[in-house]
Amino acid sequence: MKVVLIGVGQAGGKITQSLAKFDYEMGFEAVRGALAVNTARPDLQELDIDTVLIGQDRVKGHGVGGDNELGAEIMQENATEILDELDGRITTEAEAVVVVAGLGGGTGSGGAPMLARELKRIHEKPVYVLGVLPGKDEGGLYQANAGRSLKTAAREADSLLLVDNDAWRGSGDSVAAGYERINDAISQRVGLLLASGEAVDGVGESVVDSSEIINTLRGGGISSIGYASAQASEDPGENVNTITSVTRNALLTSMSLPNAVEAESALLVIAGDPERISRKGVERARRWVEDETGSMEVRGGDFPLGSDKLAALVVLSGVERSARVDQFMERANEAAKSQGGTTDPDEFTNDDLDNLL
Ligand SMILES: Nc1nc2c(ncn2[C@@H]2O[C@H](COP(=O)(O)OP(=O)(O)OP(=O)(O)O)[C@@H](O)[C@H]2O)c(=O)[nH]1
Ligand SMILES: [Mg+2]
Repeated sequence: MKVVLIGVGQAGGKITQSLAKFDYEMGFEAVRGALAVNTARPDLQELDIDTVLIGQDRVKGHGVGGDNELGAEIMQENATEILDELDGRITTEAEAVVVVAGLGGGTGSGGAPMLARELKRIHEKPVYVLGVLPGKDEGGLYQANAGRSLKTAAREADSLLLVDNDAWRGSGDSVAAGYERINDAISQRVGLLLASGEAVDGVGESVVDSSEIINTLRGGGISSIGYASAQASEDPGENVNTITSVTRNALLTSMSLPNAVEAESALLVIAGDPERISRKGVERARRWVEDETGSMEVRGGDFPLGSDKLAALVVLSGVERSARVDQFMERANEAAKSQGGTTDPDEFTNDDLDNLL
């Protein structure tokens, strides 16, 4: 799937750059443009991709310090400038736009949902938000910001792909090493997903294409992604269990939003050497995903890659009804209260989220 990426805020810019780099190094050419937008000048100066500094009149290039309402206001004031900057990039060839942001800060948290809304006003292409949830040890302001941003982004975007900062962090990682590892994991998984819709080798009925990704996400709401791989035999007949077990691992142990398996729809991509892919294995894995997610709408396809491994990439859509999202909203609600925050007691309930979707 050919996309244009727009990172908003510090995390958004770093992840966008990391995704663009992965796509470039792998030669996939799914990323057709990458832009970073921020209110903080030093954060933009660290990036190699194109950048736009906004809100200079308000915060003088210093960021909004976690004030996501200010982040949203600044984005609104500058949306036209950003859309102009993007005009040439969202050419007819881009099939979707992905806005990337950490949901816990200020600029990305407030700005990303606002930008998604503006993009949707003028483009017919799907607009997705890739949003990072703060880990449970992060501060209360981050939790409260993320609760509000999550709801708005889920409403404004065609899908909100969530990555929990606790999902892919190594146990002994420092914060900085942790970010690097998480950003690499995001780039690889999302990068592979985008590339899978671009596969040209061995084009056949079973090869996944962009429309499967778009249709899987069509229901809106919150989505997640997971990935697992294993060594495969040269004989496809011996890979039935390999395919079912990588699929299990992807769904049960590696999702970007852990413990949220119930879904409205799903996509199962099996990546690897077409000669090694067992059709029987793929069929079994797909049925297993149907049972596990309770979804009647599980799409599937292959991503032909020259490799001696087989991998499963799982995308779930419509996971907002899971207990995991409720738990996060509770955490955000508690945090908002202790920030002396929300005046609306219902602001963070997930019922509310359901109503919006
Ligand atoms: N995965 C990941 N998360 C990050 C990274 N940098 C920051 N975060 C997370 O993003 C949230 C903070 O958002 P930032 O992007 O730093 O904030 P911002 O959008 O620049 O907003 P302001 O600094 O308030 O103007 C926190 O939850 C951080 O844990 C990163 O490189 N990777
Ligand atoms: Mg910042």
